[in-house]
Formats: sequence, structure tokens, C-alpha cells
Amino acid sequence: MPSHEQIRDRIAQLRDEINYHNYRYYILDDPEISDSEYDRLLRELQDLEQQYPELITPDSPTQRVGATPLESFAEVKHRIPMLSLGNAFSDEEVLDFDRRARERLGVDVIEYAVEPKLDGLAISLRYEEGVLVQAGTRGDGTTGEDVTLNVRTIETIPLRLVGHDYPTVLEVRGEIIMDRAGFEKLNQSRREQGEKEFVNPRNAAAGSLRQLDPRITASRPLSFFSYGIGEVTEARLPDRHSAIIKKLQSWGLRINPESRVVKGVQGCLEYYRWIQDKRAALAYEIDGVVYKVDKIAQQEQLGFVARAPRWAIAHKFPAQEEMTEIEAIDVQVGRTGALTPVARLKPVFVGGVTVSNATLHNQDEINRLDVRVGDTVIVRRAGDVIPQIVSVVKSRRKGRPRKFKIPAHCPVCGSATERLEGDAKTFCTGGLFCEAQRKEMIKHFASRRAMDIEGLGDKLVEQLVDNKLVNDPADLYALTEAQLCGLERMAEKSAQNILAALDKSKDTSLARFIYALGIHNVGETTAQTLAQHFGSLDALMAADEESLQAVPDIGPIVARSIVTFFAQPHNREVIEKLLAAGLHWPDVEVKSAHELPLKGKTFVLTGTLTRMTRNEAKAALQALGAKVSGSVSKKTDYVVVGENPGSKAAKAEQLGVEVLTESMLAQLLGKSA
Ligand code: D41
Repeated sequence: MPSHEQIRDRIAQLRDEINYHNYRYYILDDPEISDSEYDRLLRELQDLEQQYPELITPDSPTQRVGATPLESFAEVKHRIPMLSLGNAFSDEEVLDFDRRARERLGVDVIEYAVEPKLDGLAISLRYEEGVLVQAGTRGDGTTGEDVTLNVRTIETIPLRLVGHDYPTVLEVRGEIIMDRAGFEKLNQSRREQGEKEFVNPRNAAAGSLRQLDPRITASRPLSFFSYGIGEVTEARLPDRHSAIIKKLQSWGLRINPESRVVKGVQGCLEYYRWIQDKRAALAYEIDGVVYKVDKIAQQEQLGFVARAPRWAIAHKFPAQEEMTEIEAIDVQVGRTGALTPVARLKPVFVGGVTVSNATLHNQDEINRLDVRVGDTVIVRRAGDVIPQIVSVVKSRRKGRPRKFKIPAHCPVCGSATERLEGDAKTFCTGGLFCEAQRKEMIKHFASRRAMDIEGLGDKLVEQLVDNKLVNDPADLYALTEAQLCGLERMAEKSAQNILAALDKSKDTSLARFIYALGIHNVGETTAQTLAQHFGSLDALMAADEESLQAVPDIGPIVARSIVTFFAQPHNREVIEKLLAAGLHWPDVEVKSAHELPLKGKTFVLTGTLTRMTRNEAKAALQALGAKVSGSVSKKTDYVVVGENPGSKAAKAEQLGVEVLTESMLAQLLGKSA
């Protein structure tokens, strides 16, 4: 049985070790031990403290989270006021600031300590005998709120300082922030819980710190950077701000790793641009940089005006958020048919540019924001990203504007729009006809796996549409040699080749034709299944959702897409034009499921096939009812091995799966070897 004294020693030792490892981990960002070793130390301490509660002290690393909520916050008086900081919004204002300071000091060049300006909450931490005894918000600079219990839950704030040479009383000033990752995670979980999201990390940090129940604060990802000092007793501190900050770090406080010392105002401006470039890569949000005269003697000489030091200034980045009004909400149709609502804004200068549009993404985003025409909104433009609407200022809403709904018809072509389950986007269904999608649809129609029109590449399709020679895929078949030769960089020979390719493409298959139509959610495999099952275009066009869903592998989403597509008169018109142009295909013999000879068999293809492409082999196998899979397993029935097969052939052997050569496959498919 260890003596009480031995227990006390062990507890003290554990606390020292844990504090040291906290310092390595949170302050130096350079841990010495693994998480599990750390957990062991912490658990041993917790166990001992549970057995001997009389030995628990408030500065023990186990005592971060108190369990009793407060009724309200007490006041904290700052004996040394928390100063405010002047702002500069341009290089000129910074040059003025520097010139005035140099004149007062009578020097040519001032050395400045420079650092990012964090967008969080200013706080003052009071340590007595190295123990955190009080934490107060800035408030009006002289009186703030006592948030000690909440601040104790922040891991980057030590409950006890490291080392021995700290002053008896030390007030540390700094900023409490929530980094971007923590903010996103918090908001995601609030979204999932149906709670209101925070608008930005600053509000999230403020909201988290102003919780009366410290257990809530403890659950929020807050952190801290120190940037200055308040009251300090009986200590000889270094004679430069930069050195004092380093001293704080040696006592276990986190300081900003981007801070530097620069010479003169040009050094400040260079630093500003450097940080501006780095801004997006920082883990937390900043709204500018702070310049501070580095020498304490010079700071004292310069003194204060009102509450702001003459020796420091914040150089702010252009605001990234501004208020403006929504004049209209338009809906744009993208090349894929996706409908995107766009807010037209009363122009506003934000993030360094004038912004008059902001994307609203989709209907869910509109619902989340509850944004309506006429609303006053907060617009945000950060870095080079598209301007976003952060929130609606509901108190400014006039009258009762209508909720905004993405229209049921495409604003470009008038076809019905559809939004499928599990998809945030709404799409236009006028694929073959819609001007917005024209080029993409025609490119798809002509592509190798669809109508396979050789020589009709993307560039040519764009030229044809731009010159208004082609509006829909059927127009391709009406092109003349003269029209083609009129295009830039089009020789007579190439024009003839294209016309020949067009002619050749008319002889196609039902599956290819269905795929070429570009129906949403109908890929090559689905097109084959449909051709196989319905046997004719008429039968497919006449099918309703129910009969479509009866087809193997066709679910409600695909069925809905098909029905909606054929319900568009425009799409039917284009199909009629195509048939009138002479497109044709051999009759498909409709086989019911039990007639398919390879029904229920799973194939894997590996290696290079010489007589057909892998896709052709796959299509042919599927047409006979087989499933074609990408990996070999015990469920595989046959592995088809081409030239230079990979590991799949070996795997087949290992599992005892039957192996077919390419000529065996050809026989199986009924082709002569
Ligand atoms: O990052 C900051 N928000 C920041 C704020 C900073 N890096 N340095 C600061 N330095 C000071 C002085 C020069 C007065 C010590 C500050 C602030 N003040 C400050 N924050 C809020 C009011 C003043």
C-alpha cells in the first residue's frame, strides 16, 4: 500500500507530465508521445483523483469541464484596460500611421512585430502563481464578463503555466477562435440535428463562449492565440514585443506561427501581401494583419490616444461580407440541363470587387436560407470563389414576399423540369431540343458509343451550332457539302467524309439509338436492357412507369426519367425527324428473361481482346442476359482471358473459376472464330 505522501507525489508528477505533453501537443505542435500513452497518463491521474478526491486541485488537467451551469456571468474589471486597435483600409493609411510614428520618435525606420489579425473574440487570462484564476471578455475594454469556467475547457489554454520563471501575476491577452474545419463540423452536426447554423466562425466562437453551461462550451472546437499582455507583477520582461510573445510561448501559451519582425513600413506592406496570398490556406479566418512597434521603449514613448495605442494598427483586408438586396432570382440552365438559381443583387463592393450575382445552388439551399425576392441579404466573397449568400436579414423583410420555387418548366425551352430523389439539382428534360443543352446533347448523340458519327468531333459540333446550321440532332442528317465547306478549316474531302459517316450512322441498333437520345440516367447498359426488353421504339415510348419498373435493373428513378423524356413533345418531334431522315435498325427479337441463354451467369473480362473491344464484348454478353463484373470472386462463373491478362486470371485459377479464351467467347456469342 503506497503512503498518502507517495500518492500525492505521483499525482503531482502525473500533472507535470500531462501539462508538459499538452504543451508539446497544443503549443509547440510537436508531440513527444502517442495519443494512447497520453491517455494512459490521464487515466491514471483520473483514477487516483477519484480514490483521493481531497487531492484534487482546480489546476489539475482533469478539471477542465465543470458540471454546473451558471445563472449569469459575473463582471470582470480589467485593471489595465484592454485597448482597442485603430484600423487602416489602404496602403496610404498605413504609410500615414508609420510617418506619424517616425516623426514622434525621431527615427528613420521602425521595426514592427507583425501578425495576422484573427477574427475571433478578445480575451484576458489571469494567471496567479502560474495558475489560471480568471478569464474575462473584453467588453467595453474596462469591464467584461467572467467566462473562466468556459475558458477552462479550451485545450490550448493551459490551466497551469509551464516552467518556473513566470511572474506572480500574469495577464495574457489574446483571441479565442474557431477554426474553419471545426466550424464546418459544428454546423454540419447542427444541420443534422435540425438546429440553426452559425453564420460564420466568429459568431460560432462567440456563441460557444457565452454559454452558461460549460459542458456545451467544452463540446465546441475553440482554440486560442496570445498576442499581448496586461497586468504583470515584479518581473523583468524582455524589451521587445516579439521577445515577450516568445516568452509567453515558453510558459505554455500558444502564439501565432505566422508572426514576424519586419523593418519599416515597406516590410509591413510586403507582409500584408504575403499573408493575403496565404489567407485561404490558413486553418482559421483572419480579417487583416496587425502591425506593432516592436521596441517597448518606443511604444511607451508613443503612448495612446483615447483607448488606442499610437504604436499599433490593424491593416484590414477588404470586407468579405456586405449587405445588399435581392432584385430578382433567375434560373440558368447549364450544358447538362441542370437548373441553377442565381440571385441578381443590387451591386455591392465586397471582397475587393463589385458583385451583382450570387449563386443559390439549388432548391434545398433556397429553402435553407429561406431567401425571397426583395430580401436584404449578407453576401460573402472570399478569395476567388463565387459569391455566396450567407443569410437573409429577416428583420429587414418588407411585406410577405412569396417563397421562391425553381420553375416546373425550363426557362430556356419550356420543357418540364424534374428533380429526382437523392439529387439536389433540378434538370430540364428537353434534352434534344433545349438550346442551353444543344451542343452537349449533339456531341453525345454523335459520340462513338452512341451514333458513332466519325469525324463529327466537339469542335465541329460547336461550329455547326454557332453557325445555326444545326439545332437538333436530326438537322445533322440534312447537312449539305456546301454548308460544311463553308465552315472554317473544312476541306472538301473532310466534308465528304463527314457526310459519308452520317449516312453510315443511319444503319444502327435500337440500343445505340436509345442511348444516343441522352435520357437522364439512361446509360449504355440501361439502353441495351430497354432495347432487349421492349424490342421496338414504339413499345418503349408507350411504356408507363409501372411497366418500366417491371424490367430487371430498372428502378423508379430511371423509369421516371424515361417517361418524362418521352412526354416532352419536343423530344418526340426530334425523334420523328430522325426516323424520317432514314435512321433504322434491325428488329430486335424480344426474349423474355427465361429465354436468355446466359441469364444468371456472371462474367469477368481481363486482358486485351483482339477481335472486339471490351465494351463490345460486355454489351454482347449482357444482350444474352449475362452480368459482367469488374472483379473475380467465388460468384464469378467465367473469366474471359485476353492477351496480357492481369491478376484477375491468376485469381480465377486460384478460385477454380472456369477460364475462357477469346475464341471460346466468340463461339459462345455465336460468332465464327
Ligand atoms: O488577432 C487579433 N485580433 C489581434 C487583436 C492581434 N493580433 N493583436 C492585437 N493587439 C492589440 C494590442 C496592440 C492593443 C495589444 C489585437 C488587439 N489589440 C485587439 N483586439 C481587440 C481589440 C484590440
